[in-house]
Formats: sequence, C-alpha cells, structure tokens
Amino acid sequence: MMLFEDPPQNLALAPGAMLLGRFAETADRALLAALARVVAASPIRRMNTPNGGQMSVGMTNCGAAGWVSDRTGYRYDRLDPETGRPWPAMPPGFADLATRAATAAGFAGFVPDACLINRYTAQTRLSLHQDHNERDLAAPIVSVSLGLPAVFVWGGPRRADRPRRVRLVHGDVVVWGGPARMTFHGIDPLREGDHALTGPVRYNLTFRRAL
Ligand code: MD6
Ligand code: FE
Repeated sequence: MMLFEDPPQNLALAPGAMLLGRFAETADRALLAALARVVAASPIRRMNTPNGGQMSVGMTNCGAAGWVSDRTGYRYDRLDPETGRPWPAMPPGFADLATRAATAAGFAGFVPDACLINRYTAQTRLSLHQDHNERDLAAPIVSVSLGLPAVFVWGGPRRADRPRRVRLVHGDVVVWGGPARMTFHGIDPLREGDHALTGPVRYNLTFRRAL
C-alpha cells in the first residue's frame, strides 16, 4: 500500500490544453463497466489504414458517430461497419464526465456526440497525428486514460515541431481545444504491465463533437 500517494496535479500543456490529474479516478469502475457494455455491442477491432497497413491500436466507438479508418480513408460514420448497426449509445456517465472535465478546463457547454475508444497492449503505439476529421473544430477534445500508464507525445502545430513527452496515468484527463486544437500528438509504444482494474491494457476514451 502506498502511504504517501502524490496528490493529483493539473498541468497546463499549452494555451488551450490542460492535463487534469486523475480527474476521472473516482469514476473509474463505472467507466470501465460502461465500456464493457459498449464493447459487447461493438467489439474492439484493429482498423485498416488508407496506405494498406493496420493500426496497432484496437478501436471501437460509442455515440451518434464513430471514427472509422479503412482503405478509403478516415471519416466519422453513424454505423459500425463491422455490425452494420449504429454505434452503441454514449453511456450517460461518459458524457457527464466529459462535460465536467471540459468545464474544469475552461470549455463550458461541451456536449460530445462521439467517443473513440482506444485499447493499447504492450508495444502498441499511436504515431504522431492531428485530429481534424471532426466537423466542429471549435469544440475541444476530452481524453481519458484508464489502466496502464502511457507516454503522451505532445508536439506543436507542425509535424516537425519538437515534441515534449508527458506521462499519463490511470484517471488522467487531457482537455484541449482553442489554439491547441490542431496540435500534433501521439503515444509511445506501451510498456508491459499489470493494472489492478484493466490487467495488461491501457484504454483511452476521446470525446469529440464530430457531426
Ligand atoms: C491516446 N489520444 O491517448 C490517444 N487525440 O491514447 C489521442 O490521439 C488524442 O488524447 C486528440 C485529443 C486527445 C487525445
Ligand atoms: Fe488524437
């Protein structure tokens, strides 16, 4: 048992971007239970990329729209291509957490319509990218980390900008929007581990306003 646990700390990454330390920790079991129900309806899968590869991150979605990658490109789609049905509804506890975190970071009134769920296991990585498929780029993105820690790569507005690296732990929430909305970012290859609630896995939930 850890007798002197570090208190949660917030960190301003850039204007418009804030790490809310362990903001989601008290909701963790409820979030993971809701996540299991989403995954039962729309399973996690590794999507194909336009260049003929396959993503190492496993993904699914909930909400009115889901982020999809295939040979034709990236898009938001109201239907899960694997099931042919709409994505599972956004669990109320997901939307509520996203709205509260956005408000805490200065983006009051954020109501997400899409949640992309990423699953990482050892060695899984997400290469440097911008999130630009959402229609409403005025809205922020709220990103929730659950399970194993990860190293978040935080760049700048151009791909070549030298990135900094920030450790994200279970319960951390990153909110970014405004002048930071188009920041290049990624996740370094995940280190092996065993988390009390998720075992060998890190989940990331990213809430967006996509439609
Ligand atoms: C991840 N996150 O943390 C990947 N994108 O696993 C993202 O790609 C991301 O955290 C946009 C906004 C916040 C994010
Ligand atoms: Fe992203």
